[in-house]
Amino acid sequence: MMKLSFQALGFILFLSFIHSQAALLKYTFVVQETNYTRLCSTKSLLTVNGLFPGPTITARRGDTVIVDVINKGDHNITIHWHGVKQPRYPWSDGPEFVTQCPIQPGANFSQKVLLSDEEGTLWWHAHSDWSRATIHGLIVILPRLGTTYPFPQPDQEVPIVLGEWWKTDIQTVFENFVDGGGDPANSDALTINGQPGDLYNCSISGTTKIKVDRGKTYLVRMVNAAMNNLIFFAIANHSVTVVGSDGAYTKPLKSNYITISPGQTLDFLLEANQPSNHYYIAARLFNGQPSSRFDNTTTTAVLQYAGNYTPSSPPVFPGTLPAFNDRNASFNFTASLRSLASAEHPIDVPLTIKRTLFYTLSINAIPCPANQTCEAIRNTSRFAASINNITFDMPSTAILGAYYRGINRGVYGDDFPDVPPLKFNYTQTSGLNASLRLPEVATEVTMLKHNETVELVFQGTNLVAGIDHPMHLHGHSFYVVGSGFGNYKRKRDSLTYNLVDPPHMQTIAVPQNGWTAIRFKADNPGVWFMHCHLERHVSWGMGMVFIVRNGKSADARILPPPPDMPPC
Ligand SMILES: *[C@@H]1O[C@H](CO)[C@@H](O)[C@H](O)[C@H]1NC(C)=O
Ligand SMILES: *[C@@H]1O[C@H](CO)[C@@H](O)[C@H](O)[C@H]1NC(C)=O
Ligand SMILES: *[C@@H]1O[C@H](CO)[C@@H](O)[C@H](O)[C@H]1NC(C)=O
Ligand SMILES: *[C@@H]1O[C@H](CO)[C@@H](O)[C@H](O)[C@H]1NC(C)=O
Ligand SMILES: *[C@@H]1O[C@H](CO)[C@@H](O)[C@H](O)[C@H]1NC(C)=O
Ligand SMILES: *[C@@H]1O[C@H](CO)[C@@H](O)[C@H](O)[C@H]1NC(C)=O
Ligand SMILES: *[C@@H]1O[C@H](CO)[C@@H](O)[C@H](O)[C@H]1NC(C)=O
Ligand SMILES: *[C@@H]1O[C@H](CO)[C@@H](O)[C@H](O)[C@H]1NC(C)=O
Ligand SMILES: *[C@@H]1O[C@H](CO)[C@@H](O)[C@H](O)[C@H]1NC(C)=O
Ligand SMILES: *[C@@H]1O[C@H](CO)[C@@H](O)[C@H](O)[C@H]1NC(C)=O
Ligand SMILES: *[C@@H]1O[C@H](CO)[C@@H](O)[C@H](O)[C@H]1NC(C)=O
Ligand SMILES: *[C@@H]1O[C@H](CO)[C@@H](O)[C@H](O)[C@H]1NC(C)=O
Ligand SMILES: [Cu+2]
Repeated sequence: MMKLSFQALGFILFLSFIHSQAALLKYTFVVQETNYTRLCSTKSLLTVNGLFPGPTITARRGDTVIVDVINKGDHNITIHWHGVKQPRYPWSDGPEFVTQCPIQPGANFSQKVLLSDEEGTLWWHAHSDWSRATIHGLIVILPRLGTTYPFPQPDQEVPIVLGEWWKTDIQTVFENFVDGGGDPANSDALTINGQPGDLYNCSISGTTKIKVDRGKTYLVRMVNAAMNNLIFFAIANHSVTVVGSDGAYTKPLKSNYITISPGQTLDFLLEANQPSNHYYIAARLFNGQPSSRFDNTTTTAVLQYAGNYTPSSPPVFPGTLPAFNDRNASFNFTASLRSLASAEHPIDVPLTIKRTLFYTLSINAIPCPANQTCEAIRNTSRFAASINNITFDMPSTAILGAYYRGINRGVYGDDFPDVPPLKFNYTQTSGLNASLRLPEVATEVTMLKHNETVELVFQGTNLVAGIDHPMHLHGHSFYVVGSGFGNYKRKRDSLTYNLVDPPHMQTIAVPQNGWTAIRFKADNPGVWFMHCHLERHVSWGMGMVFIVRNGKSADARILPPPPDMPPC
């Protein structure tokens, strides 16, 4: 055990050596129950260090952060560092039963967060059942010492964490959802930095205020930490200039609204260049299925200029916030992101592809077993979700440990298909044969060779219902080279790819009844979860695992596990 720990320490020293400025930082995360009052009532929620949203981790590019996670709650927990690639070190990645067993009540786990080429904003969150509703926070990754932002130095930085709030305890929401087999209860509010804002009852005193000085520029670091929804966001009378997403810089994109997927981060510049006043910052859902019931509330914060003036009352509301069902506004914003792709921040889009994958994303239905309750499809079924018709069956022990020790038998199979088992009109609006809705339930992984170049086309289907799927890959960033509505046709659609400056992301919304093509190099040996970041979809099984094999050389292999991996 000691030997392993010295090897791991040696790796950190080695990192510090090659980037002489890289630092080793330490944080302590105590998972604990904390009382919070929102929407007229007080409830106890699981937090980190008593904070909602949780503490921000601030580091520089290339640093190593050690986070001692101490579980003082009464609930199994794991923590994931969303967007951090963790080169060769999947052990700290966090998804429950993929890379680790949970940190049980009373236990602790010292996690190493290995930053490499990420720069900008990422976030961390719980990755076990639905605890991430309240267990999340930002990771701010500043440029290395001696380097600067690829845009004018902002006067100040402002964090914005978008969340979703239920009056009921999230664990109860989750259990009712699992037991019922139907849709989960809608949230009761959205939040900006933990506060619903003054369009809800009982929130007026706690509205988030962002105080600005006229003439100054602010760098806003935003994450969508909501559980089940894409979000539209706007600031009254102010445009913003997006400069980064998912821990990579983008070309400046000026817009008077924002679309952000759960899991995604956006960095944008906000110039306080309007008449001194109070302006609403507002956010609400993008919902492509207007017939469904959804949380149609609006969360607000206030952008408050300093100085002596009589503010308008109420504050000015953003007229540019898109309507709930504005698919074009959602698609257009996301499809407009471009990598910065400068000399200082070059990109490396794979141009020769070794492995071509085509994955369908579907909502499924499983006929109601005789002894269960089933709230889906007029109480006849339970919802499921799948990739290439496979509903991911979460094992009860970690896949990474089983793979590393060569004892995979019975834990997972390596037959995840490269293409769906059946071709059909994926996006047909009606009349899809109901028999197609039944998925296969299995724990299958896709093996990738070290440094294999991969193109993966996600195809949304209209089985049960079409909806945007924000797909998230662990351990890698990918280039989003194309997207569109309808069925993907390689001959036609590959001609539209952007191979010049596609955005470098880890979470991308595949449009409703549409497709998205991504490319990446499997250069990070390990076991990496890929899943929809809508919590209800991943709970229904919309996930799969990539295992990137070791390369030949010693520096292309998974590092040994730490001695304190939580046991099952
Ligand atoms: C939360 O509030 C309840 C009811 O008022 C109280 O019993 C409990 O001790 C509080 N918990 C914490 C952690 O403060
Ligand atoms: C972490 O767990 C270990 C093993 O159970 C224990 O020895 C140690 O005291 C714990 N540390 C903290 C800070 O709780
Ligand atoms: C606020 O409370 C009033 C009175 O109970 C109710 O009519 C109204 O719908 C509530 N508004 C919101 C946004 O919850
Ligand atoms: C905000 O914009 C609206 C519409 O352009 C305009 O009528 C209003 O005067 C502006 N408010 C302030 C405080 O600048
Ligand atoms: C939200 O939905 C409720 C119930 O369907 C409806 O009564 C209300 O008008 C809606 N509010 C908005 C702002 O769309
Ligand atoms: C969305 O864009 C499509 C194609 O550009 C257009 O045909 C359609 O009218 C637009 N819909 C809305 C609601 O703007
Ligand atoms: C977004 O909409 C604008 C204005 O309608 C249009 O010029 C632009 O091409 C659209 N971009 C994308 C990626 O659809
Ligand atoms: C339902 O029945 C199946 C098959 O008889 C059995 O395996 C399962 O444990 C039962 N589940 C419950 C919740 O009773
Ligand atoms: C597939 O379904 C779409 C939407 O219903 C329809 O417009 C299209 O014609 C269908 N394509 C084929 C090849 O049947
Ligand atoms: C998925 O697999 C199930 C079970 O083999 C089958 O019944 C169903 O038709 C398949 N659906 C699709 C869309 O491939
Ligand atoms: C694998 O790719 C990485 C980064 O893309 C490169 O630095 C490395 O040399 C490659 N390794 C091998 C063995 O080809
Ligand atoms: C907590 O995790 C342990 C180890 O995986 C497992 O045996 C136990 O059932 C879990 N407890 C709950 C309540 O899920
Ligand atoms: Cu999804």
